[in-house]
Amino acid sequence: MMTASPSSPTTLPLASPIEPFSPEPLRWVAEDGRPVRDLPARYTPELLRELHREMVRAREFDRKLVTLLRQGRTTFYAQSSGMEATQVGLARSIRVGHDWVWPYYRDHTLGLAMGVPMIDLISQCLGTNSDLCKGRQMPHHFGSASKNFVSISSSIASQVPPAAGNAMAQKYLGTDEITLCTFGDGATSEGDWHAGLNMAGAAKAPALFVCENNQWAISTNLAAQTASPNIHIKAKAYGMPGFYVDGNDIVAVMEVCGYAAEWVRAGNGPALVECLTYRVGSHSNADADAEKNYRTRDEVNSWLARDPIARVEGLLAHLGHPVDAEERADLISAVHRAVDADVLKAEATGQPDWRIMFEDVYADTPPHLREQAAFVRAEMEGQK
Ligand SMILES: Cc1ncc(C[n+]2csc(CCOP(=O)(O)OP(=O)(O)O)c2C)c(N)n1
Ligand SMILES: [Mg+2]
Repeated sequence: MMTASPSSPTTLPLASPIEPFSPEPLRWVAEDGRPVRDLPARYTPELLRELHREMVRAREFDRKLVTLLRQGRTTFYAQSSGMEATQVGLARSIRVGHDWVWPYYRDHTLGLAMGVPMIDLISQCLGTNSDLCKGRQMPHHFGSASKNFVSISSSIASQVPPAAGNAMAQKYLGTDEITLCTFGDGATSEGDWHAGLNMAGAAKAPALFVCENNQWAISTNLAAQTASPNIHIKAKAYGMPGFYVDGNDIVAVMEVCGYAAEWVRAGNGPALVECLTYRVGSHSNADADAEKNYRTRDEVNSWLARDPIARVEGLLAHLGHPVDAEERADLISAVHRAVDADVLKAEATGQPDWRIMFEDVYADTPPHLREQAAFVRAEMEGQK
Protein backbone atom coordinates (compact mmCIF):
# COMPACT_ATOMS: atom_id res chain seq x y z
CA MET A 1 0.00 0.00 0.00
CA MET A 2 2.80 2.38 0.84
CA THR A 3 5.29 1.35 -1.83
CA ALA A 4 6.73 4.05 -4.04
CA SER A 5 5.01 4.66 -7.40
CA PRO A 6 5.96 7.00 -10.24
CA SER A 7 5.42 10.68 -9.51
CA SER A 8 2.61 12.47 -11.27
CA PRO A 9 3.56 14.95 -14.00
CA THR A 10 1.38 17.52 -12.19
CA THR A 11 4.02 17.94 -9.47
CA LEU A 12 5.39 21.44 -9.18
CA PRO A 13 9.08 22.12 -8.76
CA LEU A 14 10.05 23.48 -5.34
CA ALA A 15 9.09 27.14 -5.23
CA SER A 16 11.16 29.84 -3.56
CA PRO A 17 10.73 29.95 0.23
CA ILE A 18 7.39 31.30 1.39
CA GLU A 19 7.09 32.96 4.77
CA PRO A 20 4.65 31.38 7.23
CA PHE A 21 2.23 33.31 9.46
CA SER A 22 1.68 36.23 7.08
CA PRO A 23 -0.87 38.68 8.52
CA GLU A 24 -2.79 38.88 5.24
CA PRO A 25 -3.59 36.05 2.81
CA LEU A 26 -0.80 35.67 0.25
CA ARG A 27 -1.87 36.38 -3.30
CA TRP A 28 -0.30 36.50 -6.72
CA VAL A 29 -3.27 37.81 -8.73
CA ALA A 30 -5.59 40.68 -7.81
CA GLU A 31 -9.36 40.39 -8.14
CA ASP A 32 -9.33 42.08 -11.55
CA GLY A 33 -6.75 39.59 -12.86
CA ARG A 34 -3.65 41.78 -12.62
CA PRO A 35 -0.59 40.00 -11.18
CA VAL A 36 0.55 41.60 -7.93
CA ARG A 37 3.82 39.59 -7.82
CA ASP A 38 6.05 38.17 -10.50
CA LEU A 39 4.16 35.37 -12.19
CA PRO A 40 6.39 32.24 -12.24
CA ALA A 41 7.17 31.14 -15.81
CA ARG A 42 5.20 27.88 -15.51
CA TYR A 43 1.90 29.84 -15.61
CA THR A 44 1.74 29.80 -19.38
CA PRO A 45 -1.54 30.68 -21.13
CA GLU A 46 -1.87 26.93 -21.87
CA LEU A 47 -1.65 25.96 -18.20
CA LEU A 48 -3.98 28.80 -17.16
CA ARG A 49 -6.54 27.69 -19.76
CA GLU A 50 -6.32 24.11 -18.47
CA LEU A 51 -6.91 25.33 -14.91
CA HIS A 52 -9.76 27.51 -16.13
CA ARG A 53 -11.38 24.52 -17.89
CA GLU A 54 -11.14 22.41 -14.73
CA MET A 55 -12.69 25.15 -12.62
CA VAL A 56 -15.56 25.69 -15.09
CA ARG A 57 -16.11 21.92 -15.20
CA ALA A 58 -16.41 21.86 -11.40
CA ARG A 59 -18.82 24.83 -11.34
CA GLU A 60 -21.07 23.28 -13.97
CA PHE A 61 -20.86 19.85 -12.34
CA ASP A 62 -22.35 21.50 -9.23
CA ARG A 63 -25.17 23.02 -11.29
CA LYS A 64 -26.01 19.69 -12.89
CA LEU A 65 -25.91 17.78 -9.60
CA VAL A 66 -28.27 20.29 -7.99
CA THR A 67 -30.65 19.61 -10.88
CA LEU A 68 -30.37 15.86 -10.26
CA LEU A 69 -31.26 16.51 -6.62
CA ARG A 70 -34.34 18.48 -7.62
CA GLN A 71 -35.34 15.66 -9.94
CA GLY A 72 -35.10 13.23 -7.01
CA ARG A 73 -32.36 11.18 -8.72
CA THR A 74 -29.99 11.67 -5.79
CA THR A 75 -30.65 12.69 -2.20
CA PHE A 76 -27.60 14.57 -0.92
CA TYR A 77 -25.11 17.00 -2.40
CA ALA A 78 -22.82 19.75 -1.01
CA GLN A 79 -21.68 22.29 -3.61
CA SER A 80 -18.13 23.61 -3.79
CA SER A 81 -19.05 26.60 -6.00
CA GLY A 82 -16.82 29.55 -5.13
CA MET A 83 -14.09 27.22 -3.81
CA GLU A 84 -12.78 25.95 -7.17
CA ALA A 85 -9.40 27.71 -7.01
CA THR A 86 -8.64 26.10 -3.64
CA GLN A 87 -9.54 22.56 -4.71
CA VAL A 88 -8.20 22.58 -8.28
CA GLY A 89 -5.03 24.30 -7.02
CA LEU A 90 -4.61 21.69 -4.28
CA ALA A 91 -4.80 18.85 -6.81
CA ARG A 92 -1.87 20.48 -8.61
CA SER A 93 0.17 20.78 -5.42
CA ILE A 94 0.62 17.08 -4.66
CA ARG A 95 1.81 13.97 -6.52
CA VAL A 96 -1.49 12.44 -7.57
CA GLY A 97 -1.69 8.66 -7.07
CA HIS A 98 1.53 8.72 -5.05
CA ASP A 99 0.63 10.91 -2.09
CA TRP A 100 -2.38 10.07 0.09
CA VAL A 101 -5.45 12.25 0.48
CA TRP A 102 -7.83 12.25 3.46
CA PRO A 103 -10.54 14.61 2.21
CA TYR A 104 -13.77 15.98 3.63
CA TYR A 105 -17.25 15.92 2.14
CA ARG A 106 -17.00 19.09 0.02
CA ASP A 107 -13.96 17.83 -1.90
CA HIS A 108 -15.50 16.46 -5.11
CA THR A 109 -13.80 19.24 -7.07
CA LEU A 110 -10.47 18.12 -5.61
CA GLY A 111 -11.30 14.54 -6.61
CA LEU A 112 -12.31 15.51 -10.16
CA ALA A 113 -9.19 17.64 -10.57
CA MET A 114 -7.08 14.68 -9.39
CA GLY A 115 -8.56 12.64 -12.22
CA VAL A 116 -11.28 10.64 -10.45
CA PRO A 117 -13.53 9.73 -13.41
CA MET A 118 -16.72 11.79 -13.46
CA ILE A 119 -18.81 8.67 -13.94
CA ASP A 120 -17.45 7.20 -10.69
CA LEU A 121 -18.56 10.28 -8.82
CA ILE A 122 -21.96 10.36 -10.53
CA SER A 123 -22.50 6.62 -9.97
CA GLN A 124 -21.73 7.11 -6.28
CA CYS A 125 -24.23 9.99 -6.05
CA LEU A 126 -26.89 7.91 -7.80
CA GLY A 127 -26.09 4.65 -5.96
CA THR A 128 -26.26 2.58 -9.14
CA ASN A 129 -24.59 -0.75 -9.91
CA SER A 130 -21.73 1.20 -11.47
CA ASP A 131 -21.01 2.70 -8.02
CA LEU A 132 -17.83 1.17 -6.59
CA CYS A 133 -19.60 1.00 -3.19
CA LYS A 134 -22.87 -0.37 -4.69
CA GLY A 135 -24.94 2.34 -3.04
CA ARG A 136 -23.78 1.48 0.48
CA GLN A 137 -22.39 4.94 1.26
CA MET A 138 -24.28 8.20 1.71
CA PRO A 139 -24.50 10.02 -1.67
CA HIS A 140 -21.57 12.31 -2.46
CA HIS A 141 -19.22 10.35 -0.14
CA PHE A 142 -16.89 8.74 -2.65
CA GLY A 143 -13.33 7.45 -2.61
CA SER A 144 -10.77 6.36 -5.21
CA ALA A 145 -8.28 3.56 -4.56
CA SER A 146 -6.21 4.37 -7.66
CA LYS A 147 -5.75 7.99 -6.54
CA ASN A 148 -5.13 7.11 -2.84
CA PHE A 149 -8.19 9.29 -2.17
CA VAL A 150 -9.67 7.86 1.02
CA SER A 151 -13.45 7.41 1.19
CA ILE A 152 -15.14 10.53 2.57
CA SER A 153 -16.70 10.53 6.03
CA SER A 154 -19.45 12.96 7.08
CA SER A 155 -18.29 13.06 10.65
CA ILE A 156 -16.48 16.39 10.98
CA ALA A 157 -12.69 16.10 11.56
CA SER A 158 -12.85 12.30 11.91
CA GLN A 159 -10.34 12.06 9.03
CA VAL A 160 -7.67 14.08 10.87
CA PRO A 161 -6.28 11.52 13.39
CA PRO A 162 -6.12 8.69 10.80
CA ALA A 163 -4.47 11.10 8.35
CA ALA A 164 -1.82 11.83 10.99
CA GLY A 165 -1.38 8.08 11.46
CA ASN A 166 -1.09 7.62 7.69
CA ALA A 167 1.68 10.24 7.61
CA MET A 168 3.46 8.56 10.54
CA ALA A 169 3.39 5.26 8.63
CA GLN A 170 4.81 7.00 5.55
CA LYS A 171 7.65 8.32 7.66
CA TYR A 172 8.42 5.03 9.42
CA LEU A 173 8.35 3.12 6.10
CA GLY A 174 10.82 5.61 4.64
CA THR A 175 8.65 6.56 1.65
CA ASP A 176 8.77 9.94 -0.08
CA GLU A 177 4.97 10.19 0.04
CA ILE A 178 3.07 12.84 1.94
CA THR A 179 -0.47 12.88 3.33
CA LEU A 180 -2.82 15.70 2.38
CA CYS A 181 -5.63 16.15 4.88
CA THR A 182 -8.35 18.71 4.14
CA PHE A 183 -11.19 20.07 6.29
CA GLY A 184 -13.40 23.10 6.76
CA ASP A 185 -13.08 25.93 9.26
CA GLY A 186 -15.73 24.30 11.46
CA ALA A 187 -13.61 21.16 11.77
CA THR A 188 -10.92 23.10 13.65
CA SER A 189 -13.18 23.24 16.73
CA GLU A 190 -13.35 19.46 17.01
CA GLY A 191 -11.21 17.53 19.49
CA ASP A 192 -10.17 15.17 16.69
CA TRP A 193 -8.61 18.06 14.80
CA HIS A 194 -6.38 19.04 17.72
CA ALA A 195 -5.47 15.42 18.49
CA GLY A 196 -4.47 14.83 14.87
CA LEU A 197 -2.33 17.96 14.53
CA ASN A 198 -0.72 17.36 17.89
CA MET A 199 0.19 13.79 16.99
CA ALA A 200 1.55 14.72 13.54
CA GLY A 201 3.55 17.59 15.05
CA ALA A 202 5.08 15.44 17.80
CA ALA A 203 6.00 12.71 15.29
CA LYS A 204 7.26 15.20 12.66
CA ALA A 205 5.12 13.27 10.21
CA PRO A 206 4.85 14.33 6.52
CA ALA A 207 1.28 15.66 6.71
CA LEU A 208 -0.02 18.70 4.87
CA PHE A 209 -3.13 19.94 6.66
CA VAL A 210 -5.26 22.29 4.57
CA CYS A 211 -8.17 24.28 5.93
CA GLU A 212 -10.66 25.23 3.22
CA ASN A 213 -11.86 28.22 5.21
CA ASN A 214 -15.15 29.19 3.57
CA GLN A 215 -16.02 31.23 6.67
CA TRP A 216 -19.18 29.36 7.57
CA ALA A 217 -19.87 26.02 9.23
CA ILE A 218 -23.50 25.71 8.13
CA SER A 219 -24.93 28.71 10.04
CA THR A 220 -21.95 29.28 12.41
CA ASN A 221 -19.65 32.00 11.15
CA LEU A 222 -15.92 32.15 11.74
CA ALA A 223 -16.13 34.76 14.51
CA ALA A 224 -18.43 32.47 16.48
CA GLN A 225 -16.25 29.44 15.69
CA THR A 226 -13.00 30.63 17.32
CA ALA A 227 -11.49 33.55 19.25
CA SER A 228 -8.27 33.13 17.23
CA PRO A 229 -7.79 35.87 14.62
CA ASN A 230 -7.49 33.19 11.92
CA ILE A 231 -7.02 29.43 11.56
CA HIS A 232 -3.38 29.10 10.48
CA ILE A 233 -2.11 30.67 13.74
CA LYS A 234 -3.19 27.47 15.52
CA ALA A 235 -0.25 25.73 13.82
CA LYS A 236 2.08 27.41 16.35
CA ALA A 237 0.65 25.31 19.17
CA TYR A 238 1.61 22.12 17.33
CA GLY A 239 5.12 23.12 16.30
CA MET A 240 4.48 23.52 12.59
CA PRO A 241 4.39 26.45 10.17
CA GLY A 242 1.03 27.97 9.28
CA PHE A 243 0.55 29.52 5.84
CA TYR A 244 -2.22 31.94 4.90
CA VAL A 245 -3.33 32.08 1.29
CA ASP A 246 -6.03 33.72 -0.80
CA GLY A 247 -8.02 30.60 -1.66
CA ASN A 248 -9.74 32.31 -4.61
CA ASP A 249 -6.42 32.90 -6.37
CA ILE A 250 -5.39 29.62 -7.99
CA VAL A 251 -1.83 30.81 -8.59
CA ALA A 252 -1.46 31.62 -4.89
CA VAL A 253 -2.93 28.24 -3.88
CA MET A 254 -0.53 26.37 -6.19
CA GLU A 255 2.46 28.43 -5.10
CA VAL A 256 1.83 28.15 -1.35
CA CYS A 257 0.44 24.61 -1.22
CA GLY A 258 3.03 23.39 -3.75
CA TYR A 259 5.77 24.89 -1.61
CA ALA A 260 4.31 23.54 1.66
CA ALA A 261 3.88 20.05 0.13
CA GLU A 262 7.53 19.87 -0.93
CA TRP A 263 8.68 21.34 2.40
CA VAL A 264 6.75 18.55 4.15
CA ARG A 265 8.11 15.93 1.72
CA ALA A 266 11.67 17.06 2.46
CA GLY A 267 11.30 15.72 6.02
CA ASN A 268 10.69 18.98 7.87
CA GLY A 269 7.51 17.72 9.57
CA PRO A 270 3.88 18.75 9.01
CA ALA A 271 2.47 22.12 7.89
CA LEU A 272 -0.91 23.82 8.01
CA VAL A 273 -2.26 25.96 5.17
CA GLU A 274 -5.38 28.11 5.49
CA CYS A 275 -7.05 28.89 2.17
CA LEU A 276 -9.44 31.80 2.65
CA THR A 277 -12.43 31.31 0.38
CA TYR A 278 -16.23 31.37 0.43
CA ARG A 279 -19.04 28.95 -0.34
CA VAL A 280 -21.42 30.92 -2.51
CA GLY A 281 -24.11 28.24 -2.54
CA SER A 282 -26.03 26.67 0.30
CA HIS A 283 -24.26 24.35 2.77
CA SER A 284 -26.01 21.35 1.21
CA ASN A 285 -29.51 20.51 0.03
CA ALA A 286 -30.42 20.29 3.74
CA ASP A 287 -29.78 24.06 4.01
CA ALA A 288 -32.73 25.59 2.26
CA ASP A 289 -32.37 29.35 2.50
CA ALA A 290 -29.00 30.53 3.79
CA GLU A 291 -29.60 34.18 2.84
CA LYS A 292 -32.87 34.27 4.74
CA ASN A 293 -31.69 32.36 7.79
CA TYR A 294 -28.14 33.36 8.67
CA ARG A 295 -26.20 35.47 6.16
CA THR A 296 -26.93 38.48 4.00
CA ARG A 297 -27.28 38.70 0.24
CA ASP A 298 -24.80 41.61 0.35
CA GLU A 299 -22.15 39.36 1.88
CA VAL A 300 -22.69 36.71 -0.80
CA ASN A 301 -22.58 39.36 -3.52
CA SER A 302 -19.29 40.73 -2.17
CA TRP A 303 -17.77 37.26 -2.60
CA LEU A 304 -19.36 36.71 -6.00
CA ALA A 305 -17.39 39.80 -7.01
CA ARG A 306 -14.21 37.92 -5.99
CA ASP A 307 -15.05 34.86 -8.07
CA PRO A 308 -12.06 32.54 -8.62
CA ILE A 309 -13.01 31.68 -12.22
CA ALA A 310 -13.40 35.34 -13.18
CA ARG A 311 -9.95 35.96 -11.69
CA VAL A 312 -8.27 33.44 -14.01
CA GLU A 313 -10.21 34.91 -16.93
CA GLY A 314 -8.95 38.36 -15.88
CA LEU A 315 -5.38 37.06 -15.75
CA LEU A 316 -5.69 35.43 -19.18
CA ALA A 317 -7.09 38.70 -20.59
CA HIS A 318 -4.21 40.59 -18.97
CA LEU A 319 -1.74 38.20 -20.65
CA GLY A 320 -3.42 38.79 -24.01
CA HIS A 321 -5.22 35.43 -24.18
CA PRO A 322 -8.84 36.26 -23.27
CA VAL A 323 -11.52 33.59 -23.00
CA ASP A 324 -14.31 34.81 -25.28
CA ALA A 325 -18.02 34.38 -24.62
CA GLU A 326 -18.43 31.72 -27.30
CA GLU A 327 -15.55 29.64 -25.94
CA ARG A 328 -16.98 29.84 -22.43
CA ALA A 329 -20.45 28.84 -23.66
CA ASP A 330 -18.97 25.85 -25.55
CA LEU A 331 -17.08 24.79 -22.45
CA ILE A 332 -20.23 24.93 -20.34
CA SER A 333 -22.38 22.99 -22.79
CA ALA A 334 -19.65 20.34 -23.19
CA VAL A 335 -19.70 19.78 -19.41
CA HIS A 336 -23.48 19.55 -19.38
CA ARG A 337 -23.43 16.99 -22.21
CA ALA A 338 -20.72 14.95 -20.47
CA VAL A 339 -22.68 14.89 -17.19
CA ASP A 340 -25.92 13.95 -19.00
CA ALA A 341 -24.16 11.11 -20.82
CA ASP A 342 -22.59 9.76 -17.61
CA VAL A 343 -25.90 9.95 -15.75
CA LEU A 344 -27.59 7.88 -18.46
CA LYS A 345 -24.70 5.40 -18.50
CA ALA A 346 -24.79 5.04 -14.70
CA GLU A 347 -28.57 4.69 -14.56
CA ALA A 348 -28.48 2.05 -17.31
CA THR A 349 -26.53 -0.23 -14.94
CA GLY A 350 -29.58 -0.35 -12.64
CA GLN A 351 -30.02 -0.23 -8.88
CA PRO A 352 -28.10 -2.74 -6.75
CA ASP A 353 -30.06 -5.70 -5.47
CA TRP A 354 -31.00 -5.38 -1.78
CA ARG A 355 -28.97 -8.53 -0.96
CA ILE A 356 -25.79 -6.53 -1.55
CA MET A 357 -26.31 -4.98 1.91
CA PHE A 358 -25.29 -8.28 3.45
CA GLU A 359 -22.38 -9.14 1.17
CA ASP A 360 -18.68 -8.33 0.77
CA VAL A 361 -17.87 -7.96 4.48
CA TYR A 362 -17.76 -11.47 5.92
CA ALA A 363 -16.58 -14.67 4.20
CA ASP A 364 -19.26 -16.49 6.26
CA THR A 365 -22.31 -14.36 7.01
CA PRO A 366 -22.79 -14.28 10.81
CA PRO A 367 -26.16 -15.44 12.27
CA HIS A 368 -27.45 -11.97 13.19
CA LEU A 369 -26.98 -10.76 9.58
CA ARG A 370 -28.63 -13.90 8.20
CA GLU A 371 -31.56 -13.14 10.49
CA GLN A 372 -31.73 -9.53 9.26
CA ALA A 373 -31.51 -10.66 5.63
CA ALA A 374 -34.42 -13.07 6.19
CA PHE A 375 -36.43 -10.19 7.69
CA VAL A 376 -35.72 -7.91 4.70
CA ARG A 377 -36.57 -10.72 2.26
CA ALA A 378 -39.96 -11.22 3.96
CA GLU A 379 -40.60 -7.45 3.78
CA MET A 380 -39.65 -7.32 0.10
CA GLU A 381 -41.86 -10.29 -0.74
CA GLY A 382 -44.71 -8.71 1.20
CA GLN A 383 -44.46 -5.62 -1.03
CA LYS A 384 -44.93 -7.58 -4.27
C1 LIG B 1 -18.89 15.37 14.46
C2 LIG B 1 -19.94 16.13 13.69
N1 LIG B 1 -20.61 17.13 14.30
C3 LIG B 1 -21.56 17.83 13.62
C4 LIG B 1 -21.86 17.49 12.31
C5 LIG B 1 -22.91 18.29 11.54
N2 LIG B 1 -22.28 19.12 10.52
C6 LIG B 1 -22.24 18.73 9.23
S1 LIG B 1 -21.44 19.82 8.27
C7 LIG B 1 -21.12 20.84 9.57
C8 LIG B 1 -20.37 22.13 9.37
C9 LIG B 1 -18.93 21.95 9.04
O1 LIG B 1 -18.39 23.16 8.59
P1 LIG B 1 -16.94 23.29 8.02
O2 LIG B 1 -16.03 22.35 8.73
O3 LIG B 1 -16.58 24.72 8.03
O4 LIG B 1 -17.08 22.75 6.52
P2 LIG B 1 -17.96 23.40 5.32
O5 LIG B 1 -19.27 22.65 5.34
O6 LIG B 1 -18.14 24.84 5.59
O7 LIG B 1 -17.23 23.16 4.07
C10 LIG B 1 -21.65 20.32 10.74
C11 LIG B 1 -21.57 20.98 12.05
C12 LIG B 1 -21.15 16.42 11.73
N3 LIG B 1 -21.35 16.06 10.46
N4 LIG B 1 -20.18 15.77 12.42
MG1 LIG C 1 -16.74 26.11 6.51
